[in-house]
Amino acid sequence: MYRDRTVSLVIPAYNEEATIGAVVEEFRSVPQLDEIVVVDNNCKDRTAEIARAAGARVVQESKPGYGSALLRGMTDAKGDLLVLTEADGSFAARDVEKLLVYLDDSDMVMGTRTTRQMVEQGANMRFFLRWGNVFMAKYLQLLWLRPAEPRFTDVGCTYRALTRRTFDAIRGLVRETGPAFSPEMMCAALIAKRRVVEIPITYRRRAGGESKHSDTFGRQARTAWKMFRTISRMRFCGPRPGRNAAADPRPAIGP
Ligand SMILES: Nc1nc2c(ncn2[C@@H]2O[C@H](COP(=O)(O)OP(=O)(O)OP(=O)(O)O)[C@@H](O)[C@H]2O)c(=O)[nH]1
Ligand SMILES: [Mg+2]
Repeated sequence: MYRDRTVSLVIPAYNEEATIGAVVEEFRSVPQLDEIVVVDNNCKDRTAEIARAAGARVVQESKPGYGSALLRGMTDAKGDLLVLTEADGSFAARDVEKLLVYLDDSDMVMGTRTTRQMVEQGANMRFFLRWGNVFMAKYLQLLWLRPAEPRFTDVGCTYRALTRRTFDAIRGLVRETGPAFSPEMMCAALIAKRRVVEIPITYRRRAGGESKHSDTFGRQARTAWKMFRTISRMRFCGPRPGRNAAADPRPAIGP
């Protein structure tokens, strides 16, 4: 509980058996969290079993992709407040409190991994990735200068917190199934006229397992291009009901 509101943690997972146990354990020590939801996205390893044994509630999503998994997790989570994180140990559980405190003054709190002083040695946030994220975030910021004037330095940080009301307002506006879901959610919150703030969080190296989005330069460039397209589409064409929204029979509550 945080100020009389229940809090759910959502963790998308695709073959993360090496790290999921320790991640769930670490987050279980956070007193504000009421439940930990791990989304098993067609894992071919023991991720689900290990997560369950560590104390998480495991939900299934068969549609592949980071975005699909996060959408499922947020939909199935029971809390009034939602915190999203990763299954690879790159985010610190003690930062949950920081995110929640800033949620007092906003509808969504984004973490940023580009504050160099808080990027730990060996973390996958070297020069190109860091400045690529800053550049893309400034592009997003520029496109929404009017009317929102947000301030962002990262577009790919999973670690974030939002209210359930915010999720209800944006879930019909998002459709990306992959990593472009991350900036799409930011754009959707701005379109829904929610107050979004960004705070620095600690970024650590992956504790084990394999990187899926940003290990090679080629993958980083492909992800960056998809994010650029998504941000531009959201601004210039507007959100469109995508495959996610169309396939989900539950009603989406718009802004
Ligand atoms: N459900 C689901 N989760 C995914 C998929 N791809 C990645 N993930 C999860 O999304 C999170 C982010 O993926 P990562 O591979 O860590 O990507 P990254 O953070 O850009 O790269 P790292 O530098 O390795 O941390 C992790 O918790 C993954 O398990 C997918 O296809 N489906
Ligand atoms: Mg990661």
